[in-house]
Amino acid sequence: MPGESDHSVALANRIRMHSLRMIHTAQASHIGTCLSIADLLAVLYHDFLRVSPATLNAEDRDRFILSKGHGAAALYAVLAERGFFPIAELDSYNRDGSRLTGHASHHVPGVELSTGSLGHGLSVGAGLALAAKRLNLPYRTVVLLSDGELDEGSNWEAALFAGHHQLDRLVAIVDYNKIQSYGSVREVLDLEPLTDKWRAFRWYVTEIDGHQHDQIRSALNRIPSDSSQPSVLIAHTVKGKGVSYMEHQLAWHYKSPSQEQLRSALAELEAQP
Ligand SMILES: Cc1ncc(C[n+]2csc(CCOP(=O)(O)OP(=O)(O)O)c2C)c(N)n1
Repeated sequence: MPGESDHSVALANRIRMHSLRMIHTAQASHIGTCLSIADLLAVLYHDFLRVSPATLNAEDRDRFILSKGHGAAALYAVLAERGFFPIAELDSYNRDGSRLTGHASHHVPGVELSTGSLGHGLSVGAGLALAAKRLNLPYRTVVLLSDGELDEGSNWEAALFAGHHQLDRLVAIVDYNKIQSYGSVREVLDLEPLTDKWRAFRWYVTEIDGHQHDQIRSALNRIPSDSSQPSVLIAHTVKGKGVSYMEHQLAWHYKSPSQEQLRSALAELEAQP
């Protein structure tokens, strides 16, 4: 009998395969980031977020912001898989005239905020969470950040604000794959001790393996409501996860797979149980 995780794992696998095809066809960048966040997106959209094509504009829908907007291909893939628009439209990714632009666009059904200029998602998310609190609406706001993005000071201003206003329905997730665009996080601007920093800003912190669906799901479900604290999941991830020759490799931040590299990546993912 399929377990709870089997469905979200299969969804993550499809997100990876869509992202690979889209980025190969467009000869675009950021496949490493898409593979890094595929599991987080799958669990969020399969098991957690209370939003669907039917509730796209509902006042009480949960809000999700991909603050690291360069992972747009993976976001579009999960939205298409969940029925927000046709899967066939993914073929138009990053083409002239397509609404599926290379960085996340709010013209795409299900995308709450256009992102790509790093460092803005958490501030907008904090505003949404404050509005929910003031208007007594039940929605949750989830913001997916990257580790390199935390170099932007605006995140820490938003973190300070959210802690001060006790935004308990705000959830940040840090995709902590330890690699930026031109080097490792440790080399470029070390974030450690990262959990202590968030705690000092009065956030409730949980560390997880960002590829283990049971861990992602239970961390999301254990987020205390009415705790008077915003929550952050520090998700330890692997850039390029799922395609062995891309894992931990800086080059796949910008490089696009060739036909042969695409074939071998898809074969590896298709062989997953
Ligand atoms: C404000 C801003 N400055 C610079 C960039 C260019 N840029 C694109 S991705 C990136 C950082 C890559 O690090 P990270 O987001 O941690 O990588 P990933 O999560 O994809 O592994 C940068 C600096 C940007 N998108 N926005």
